[in-house]
Amino acid sequence: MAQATPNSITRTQVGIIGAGPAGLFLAHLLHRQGIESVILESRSRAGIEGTIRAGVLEQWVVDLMNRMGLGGRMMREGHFHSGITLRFDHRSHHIDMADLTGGKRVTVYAQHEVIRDLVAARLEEGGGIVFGASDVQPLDIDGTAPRIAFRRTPDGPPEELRCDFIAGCDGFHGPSRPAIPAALRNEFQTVHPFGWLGILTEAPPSHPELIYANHERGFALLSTRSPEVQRLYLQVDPGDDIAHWSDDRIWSELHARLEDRDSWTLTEGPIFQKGIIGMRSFVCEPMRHGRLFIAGDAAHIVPPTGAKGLNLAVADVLVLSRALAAFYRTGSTEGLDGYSATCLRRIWKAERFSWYMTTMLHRNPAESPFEQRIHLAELDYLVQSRAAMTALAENYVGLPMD
Ligand code: RFL
Ligand code: PHB
Repeated sequence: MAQATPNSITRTQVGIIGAGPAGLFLAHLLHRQGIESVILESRSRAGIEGTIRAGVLEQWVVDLMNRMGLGGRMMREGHFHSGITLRFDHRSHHIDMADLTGGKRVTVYAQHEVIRDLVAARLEEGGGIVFGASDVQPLDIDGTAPRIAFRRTPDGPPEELRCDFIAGCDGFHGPSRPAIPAALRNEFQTVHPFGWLGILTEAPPSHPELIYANHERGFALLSTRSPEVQRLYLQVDPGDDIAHWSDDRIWSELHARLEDRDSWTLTEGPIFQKGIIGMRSFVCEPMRHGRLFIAGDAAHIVPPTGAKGLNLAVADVLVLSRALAAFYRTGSTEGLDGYSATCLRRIWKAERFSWYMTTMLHRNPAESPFEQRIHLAELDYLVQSRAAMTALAENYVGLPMD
């Protein structure tokens, strides 16, 4: 694509595309190593701070936020659970994550709250974030002087951000991954035959921890956001239309799938947000071409059942920030050269875990009754075996980062 001549040129050390968790964590991590960056984000600040997505943070992400001085509100308003509940065959089973992992907990703190905290802190320390950028395109990534073309507004003049490195943190649909020549990209993908209908409801918590339910009518998940707002999900057909789901129909399915033979009941409230998302597993190898490094959803997608997407995005940029810090300190390119392989080892384990949780907990209409019995047997084995529960727990709270 021919680029218009830019009439304004800015320079920084690392140009970051995207102000999601990957881009914002990277900017903060680099700042703490004395490395300058500028983020170009296509959406508005209100847009990124208002998008409802992930909820669960791994223990090391919580520790990292605290070490960076960014965890104050999370520690006050987050929810710290010592375990999760698995429900199948109309019975509940508690998995005590803290006991199984030497004290690690599950932290429920919404992704958009993390985004709000990171944006506010970044702007306070004078970090550059251009919101509402358009026509963002990484260029000259093969050489030593890459640049990012962009416009500040759709009708604004073409501008250019010159930098030493580009971090493509622009999610699954951004321009960074396609900037790696197709012939050099190896993409692995599975599209799952499930959708999640997610709701936010104004209601008090129904249960002290998350409930993952495998029910003959399909998967359901109970999560939380605050003492006043709860987050719940239902397995639906990925092609289904949200218009087919009245609030009454949603509550009736949630009651059927989440309540079991004991006296526990789900508390209802007004539903103020609902939507359906599809699910895929995706990995792009390698995650680097020349001076462009892709991170987070730009490089990989997991189905949300394992609660890994946001955490993996932070893991990638922690590896990248260390590699860039070593480069600027000593000139060594060892970390940068190893970036993709280091990240991919963790990513494939998270892909495996997310795939395992997804196939075990959902009802796949294409599977035979035999295969469905196998998933129930797997769940039954899991809750009776400390070894199997430990394997689940150590993946769920997050594999060690170092
Ligand atoms: P993001 O968050 O998509 O951010 C990318 C940013 O790039 C911007 N962008 C551009 N900017 C400039 N120019 C362009 N051309 C651009 N194109 C895009 C976008 O506007 C955006 O701001 O990617 P990042 O940073 O890699 O973070 C990934 C996470 O957001 C994602 O993996 C998680 O939300 C996944 N996920 C979960 N992850 C967890 O760790 N725990 C969970 O409990 C969890 N639950 C979930 C989830 C995702 C869900 N959905 C909606 C897919 C639950 C759900 C329902
Ligand atoms: C959420 O609270 O949004 C959430 C929790 C657990 C998951 C996925 C999403 O596995």
